[in-house]
Amino acid sequence: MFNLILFGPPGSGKGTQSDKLVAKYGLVHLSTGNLLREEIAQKTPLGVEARSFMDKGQLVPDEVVIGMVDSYFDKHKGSKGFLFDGFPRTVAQAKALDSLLELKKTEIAAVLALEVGEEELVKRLLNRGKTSGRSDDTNEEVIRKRFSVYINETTPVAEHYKKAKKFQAIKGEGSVDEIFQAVSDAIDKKMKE
Ligand code: B4P
Repeated sequence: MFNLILFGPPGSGKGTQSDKLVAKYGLVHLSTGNLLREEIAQKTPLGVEARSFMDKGQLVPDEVVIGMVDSYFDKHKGSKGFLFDGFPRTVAQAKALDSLLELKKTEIAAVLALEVGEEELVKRLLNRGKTSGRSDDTNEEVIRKRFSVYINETTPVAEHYKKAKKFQAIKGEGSVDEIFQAVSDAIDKKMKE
């Protein structure tokens, strides 16, 4: 299996690049943001709980997210690999993912981190908010809150993978195609190792 984590702050282009990467490499796309939004759309109890956190720019509790990832993983047994998008977002989630992969006798091949400046991120998210209907993208205060949550809770995840020598930063500003090329080059190199 080849398992990849696409890492980066809100609006850095994880979702945008993931769509292209799953088409190119045939990996299963595991986006916790998309899974949570599906639960919200279906008004499940998990969705109702998740929405109360997401609307405020906070992270959904670890146990909810980890349970969701576990069952998605089981539903896609036998795949050639996973592209984790927006997960893990806390060190507890990263440790849970390590244990899950160990149990399945596989591991993370690489963590590719998209680096984008904060003002560009705000611009992208407010822009997406005009058309996406996403309540977490329309209010600048909520967007700034998501950045502070990212700095406090998610950047330690980068350290976790730096220690394991799996972390690689990639410039996330430029055209979607330029960034896709840089990410693809990094993956191709990893696949040859
Ligand atoms: P996510 O759904 O993961 O989304 P995101 O971080 O907001 O955006 P992403 O980086 O995917 O950006 P995109 O490509 O769409 O999270 C949403 C919320 O769900 C979180 O705040 C949290 O509450 C909850 N959640 C999710 N996972 C969780 C977890 N593991 N634990 C706890 N809570 C969790 O790009 C953004 C915009 O930029 C788009 O409009 C795009 O068109 C544009 N864009 C992309 N690339 C561009 C480029 N190169 N140039 C210009 N614009 C670009």
